[in-house]
Amino acid sequence: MQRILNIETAKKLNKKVKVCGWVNSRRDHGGIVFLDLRDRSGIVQVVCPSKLAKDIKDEYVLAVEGKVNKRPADMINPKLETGKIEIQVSKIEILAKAASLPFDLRNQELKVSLPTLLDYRPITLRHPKIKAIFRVQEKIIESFRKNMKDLGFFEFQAPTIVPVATEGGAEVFRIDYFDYDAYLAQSPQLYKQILVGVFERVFTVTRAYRAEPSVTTRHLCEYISLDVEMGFIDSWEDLMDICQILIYNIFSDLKKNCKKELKIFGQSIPSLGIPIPRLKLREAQEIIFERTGRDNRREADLTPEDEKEICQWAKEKKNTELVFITHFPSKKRPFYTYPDPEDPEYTLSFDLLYKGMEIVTGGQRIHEYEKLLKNIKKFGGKVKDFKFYLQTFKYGMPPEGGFALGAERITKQVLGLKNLREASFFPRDMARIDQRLSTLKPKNPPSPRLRRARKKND
Ligand code: AMO
Repeated sequence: MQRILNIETAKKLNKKVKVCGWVNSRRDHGGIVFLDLRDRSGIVQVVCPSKLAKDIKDEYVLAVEGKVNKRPADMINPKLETGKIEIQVSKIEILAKAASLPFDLRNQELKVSLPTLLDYRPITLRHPKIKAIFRVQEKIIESFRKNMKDLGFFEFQAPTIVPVATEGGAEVFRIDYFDYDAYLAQSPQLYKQILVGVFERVFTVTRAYRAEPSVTTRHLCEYISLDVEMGFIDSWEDLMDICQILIYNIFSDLKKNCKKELKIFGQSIPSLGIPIPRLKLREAQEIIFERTGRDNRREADLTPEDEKEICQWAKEKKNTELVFITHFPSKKRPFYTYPDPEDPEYTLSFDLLYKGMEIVTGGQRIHEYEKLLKNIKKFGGKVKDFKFYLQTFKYGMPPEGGFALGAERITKQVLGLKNLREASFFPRDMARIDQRLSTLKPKNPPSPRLRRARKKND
């Protein structure tokens, strides 16, 4: 018999069907056993004589044949899409047995600590609330792709093994590449720029790697970067315009397509249509100083507390929890960032903050060959390391720029999650690659810094 999905059984009243899935729960009532069977479409109730179900436990994988019956009125479950019917079993086949679960997956809230949630990731991902996180993330990525294509952008795939670090800083993983040094890409930055020289407007959904030297609630060592780059901009503000369109469209797609998931997390999508306020870094720091007395007016970036404060300001004064911060100091932005011609100490760059955290970074790039050569040197880079990339600029590049959106960061903020790791299927950090590194035998004794960070994470 051909298998159908659980959700389809609702339309098969009085018919014989075959369904397959995992036992979500088992309830014994005298001579009868009720099984909630879970598949990718949802749950259906299966009614079984005890003798057929005697060995069956939670998470067993079954193929079930039986007749679809109407449930008695007092047994209807309005929370289930199949809540008006049940399957009266005639045949059960056990496709796979399952060991007893280390915790209860049936609780609406999965009450386990973050380390346990991640130690048992293959199982905890089966919980409906955890699954909902990734349904939202999938929609964010789908919406990103669709919107970029609608705006005439070309999708490309970026390499993730690269010969040079691009984003500055020490946060780069070095790898042994046939006796040469190579790196895991911190960003597809150089490649998206090269491809602007080919396709004008490009985007990618890719992996980015940061050897983050600390364990925080907002950093991963591997994350999903949604990258955009476009040529022939009239002004660097065009980039913020595109970014705003994109974010609003992603939000309205989530509002339409993720009602159930947003409800599980008690979250709503912010009201759209309001232009996102744009503040220079120094203006934002001035506001923060006035509101809190915290004087970070000379700092090169906002602290996490500052990001929260300025979003709170935007909420109170501008009725939005989104805010663009612009004009970051040149010395703190990567070599490719365009200096503001009116004040070259600062750059034509921006971050977009949402609900107290940066979710996007972007800006105009230096597209003039000679200027770029100078800046690479100024930042301590070697021109020969960038020879490949520099061809693009040597042979004609229009004014251009772009931005990148962290997929886990936007998921976290949309759902109000506490830790970015919750928004990553298999988060990598200083203390974990699937397994806690502290449980494995290290190649070298851990440094004190590593030991401290692991302890904090456990
Ligand atoms: P940046 O380094 O700010 O900029 O990264 C862009 C966006 O990526 C996300 N992000 C991270 N997410 C999780 N864990 C991390 N360790 C992490 N680091 C960054 C954030 C951030 O806003 N090439 C530039 C982008 C550009 O200018 O186009 C870049 O990589 O959401």
